[in-house]
Amino acid sequence: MAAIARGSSALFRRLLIQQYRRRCLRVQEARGLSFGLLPAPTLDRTSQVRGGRSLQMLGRGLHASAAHRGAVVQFKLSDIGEGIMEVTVKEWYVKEGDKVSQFDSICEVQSDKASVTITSRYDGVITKLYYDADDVALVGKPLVDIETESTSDVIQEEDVVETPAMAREEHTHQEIKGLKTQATPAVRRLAMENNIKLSEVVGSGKDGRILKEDILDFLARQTGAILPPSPFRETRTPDPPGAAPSAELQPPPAGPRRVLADKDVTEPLKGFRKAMAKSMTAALAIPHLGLCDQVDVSRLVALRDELKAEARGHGVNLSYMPFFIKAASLCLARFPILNASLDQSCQNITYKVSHNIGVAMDTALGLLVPTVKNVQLLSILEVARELNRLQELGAAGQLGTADLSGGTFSLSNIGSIGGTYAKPVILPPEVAIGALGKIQVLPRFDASGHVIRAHVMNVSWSADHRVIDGATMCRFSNMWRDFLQNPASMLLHLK
Ligand code: CO6
Repeated sequence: MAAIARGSSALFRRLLIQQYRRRCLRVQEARGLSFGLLPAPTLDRTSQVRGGRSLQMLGRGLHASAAHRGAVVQFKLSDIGEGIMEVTVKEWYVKEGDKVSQFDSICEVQSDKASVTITSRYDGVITKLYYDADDVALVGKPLVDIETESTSDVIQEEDVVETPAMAREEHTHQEIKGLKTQATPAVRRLAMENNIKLSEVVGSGKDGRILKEDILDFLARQTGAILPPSPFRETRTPDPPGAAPSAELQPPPAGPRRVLADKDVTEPLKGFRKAMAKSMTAALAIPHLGLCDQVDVSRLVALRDELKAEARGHGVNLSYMPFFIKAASLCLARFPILNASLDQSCQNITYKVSHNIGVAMDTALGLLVPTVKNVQLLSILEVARELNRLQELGAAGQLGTADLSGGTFSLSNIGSIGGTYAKPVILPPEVAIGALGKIQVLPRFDASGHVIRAHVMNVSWSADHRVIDGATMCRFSNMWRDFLQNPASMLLHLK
């Protein structure tokens, strides 16, 4: 029932957007007609515009050219650092013919390390995009051409300004003509596609953040239509303590992408997938030892149930991971060899002071391993809060270099998806990783030999056998298992 309501609501919104686009196109066509009066040089310039975008370009070109035609500046993609030579263009926030102001977001690019927003340095009109979305853009090569509004704006050919997407706030915040607007890239895109200025939309999200809903409401007001309430919102208020989670608000689970082509498709490896190919190939050089065990987490399940509401009161979603992470840190303090790295020539081993525990994460961009830094200094609640932050960034595809680098040990919770056993692959230059299976309710014997109901989880460890022997791995695993079988014992070691 909810699905049907959601379906019809989505269909209605699509129709509404189409209707509005058609309206915009008519306006643009009308502007295009008067364009016949424009001088020839401007016509030449617009003839560079690609395909179906030209109409809109003509409309906007008329305005920009008639006012003050400036020089065309070719922006090159400048050095992003960390030896990155190429990036994938994830999303354009502008199209050819769009008017941009300084600091407006132009596009988002993705290196194998971070997501970066490119912003405009000039006021002007975009006359050329050098790449389509998903293309690989090269550092030092042109990204866009901008015809500046006045010749006084023009400096020599300059690099674009880049904003590393280190944090969600940083990434989604921009200042346009003195007005602060906050919106995700997807919302900016929706606004752009419908020719809506974000500065004219009132945001109903936290701190005035503009949500998809606000854009659709704005559209509805423009077209005189009334939108049915949408079951989806971009941000979600937490459920009240004790309340059952409202299933309607959950986005549908991500399934495998359907292949619609009727022939084989070959495409270049890009972005994070390319990085994964590189790091996993390097991991092949590591002789892995494997060790598996079972953990009875019944007490942990009860404890987490008890603490969940309290954590929610602190604005934190408490899953099992923070306990797994904190227990690992307590064990690393005892077994520093597992929180170390070996140099490439196998001559030196470095024991890391920080427990920066990487967490394999299923993100909008695929599998990434952001790190919870300095776990040895954090409480379980603080670990949970940090994990929540990373998950939020991961879901939005906005994890940046700072969050994705510096790991010293990793945990992969495949059990939150399914699966019981795994064979995790060490992330160089780390030397160990653990994979956690699904917590299952299984029959077990108690001390008196009676069958009881137990929550059992399997753990699979991989360690670099060049520096870690099986006995060390097993002792580490035993200690970790004991902490989780008797979570209260962790209290004795917390600082
Ligand atoms: N068993 C049962 N239930 C679980 C488990 C396990 N292992 N783990 C989490 N959960 C529960 C969790 O407690 C939540 O329940 P409620 O609080 O009652 O709602 C729920 O599942 C959802 O948890 P969520 O995934 O949101 O949070 P969690 O902190 O447990 O996990 C995360 C964080 C980042 C690990 C997770 O969001 C994620 O991305 N998981 C996928 C990781 C992944 O892709 N791993 C594969 C890496 S490749 O390991 C690999 C060796 C190969 C196979």
